[in-house]
Amino acid sequence: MELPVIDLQPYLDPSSSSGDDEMKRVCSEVSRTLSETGALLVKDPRCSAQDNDRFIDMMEKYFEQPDEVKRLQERPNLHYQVGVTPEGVEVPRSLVDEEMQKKLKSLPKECQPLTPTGPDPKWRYMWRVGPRPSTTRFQELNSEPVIPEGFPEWKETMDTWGSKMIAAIEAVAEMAAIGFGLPKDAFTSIMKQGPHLLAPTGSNLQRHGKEGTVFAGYHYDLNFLTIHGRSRFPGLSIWLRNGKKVEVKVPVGCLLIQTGKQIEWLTAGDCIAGMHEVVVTKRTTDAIKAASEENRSLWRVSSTLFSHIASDAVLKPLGHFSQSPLADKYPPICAGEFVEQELSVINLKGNKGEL
Ligand SMILES: O=C(O)CCC(=O)C(=O)O
Ligand SMILES: [Fe+2]
Repeated sequence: MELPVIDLQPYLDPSSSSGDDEMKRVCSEVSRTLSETGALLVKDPRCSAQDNDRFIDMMEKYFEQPDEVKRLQERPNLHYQVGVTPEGVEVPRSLVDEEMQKKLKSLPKECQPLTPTGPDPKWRYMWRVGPRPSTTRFQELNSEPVIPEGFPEWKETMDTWGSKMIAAIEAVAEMAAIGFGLPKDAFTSIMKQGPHLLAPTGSNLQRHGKEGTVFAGYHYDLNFLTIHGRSRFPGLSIWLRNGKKVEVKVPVGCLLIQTGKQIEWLTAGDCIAGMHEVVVTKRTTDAIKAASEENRSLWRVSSTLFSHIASDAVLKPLGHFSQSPLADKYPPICAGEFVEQELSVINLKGNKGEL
């Protein structure tokens, strides 16, 4: 199935659009697609393929460093919410969540995810983007950034790409709110000063390039909406709401948006957090072959950004979603508290794998 690509240009510049009705139609398409598929491809004129390339070039250089050099940026005491997360730390939810295991076994064989056997063999870097709250009950989620040595361009590259992707998410969040019949700023007003994270994964395809290797086991993202620029190596598959598995192809210059658990909360399950996994597939091994021949890096870098609801804001079904028959499943909870609970399940905050 091809996911539609939504061009954000007419929304960003209404003078170039063909009127209010057309705008409303596109906003409905955004909310409907998020709710039916959990994913959306967008094109934002502010986020160019060159910006994405510059970011990936720098991250390849970072991940290519020896492990002990990268480990200098490791901050387990801050729940890995800044700096590097080495391979073998993050646990895919499907490994520890029995309910999820039951659910995935009920999927038709061809749609079942690969079974992860342990923590993910991917590295990750977490970089906070955007203003931080001056006071918060959740200090660790809003910590000072960590900058690796030897990368004078680090801050500028991360902040530029990060804020461009946040701008794209904000446009989509406004369009989705309009499409859902909520005030335009229903989501963006509670995203302000959220602990948004530019969180690229780095996977060593030289060491782990065998077809079937699971880099990121079947999971959902715990944040609001996730946005990915294009990776140089395919491998990400998503599950549509109807249980169908789709290998994602992000066209050049486009961005992929996925629903996280926080939008599920705010819409009382009208959107559900999109399930996904990253696995070395035939398309990945083809890309590995091509990269080796051209002497390019064999680190697979994802261009992932997790947008969040502000830690001190309350997650609860918004507007008419509070009347939904499913609203009871989504009781009010402080976003920061919710994030801390979820982080402990995936082993980023102490007590490994407890639900
Ligand atoms: O590596 C990727 O492409 C995405 C990884 C992922 O799902 C995540 O970081 O949550
Ligand atoms: Fe994910």
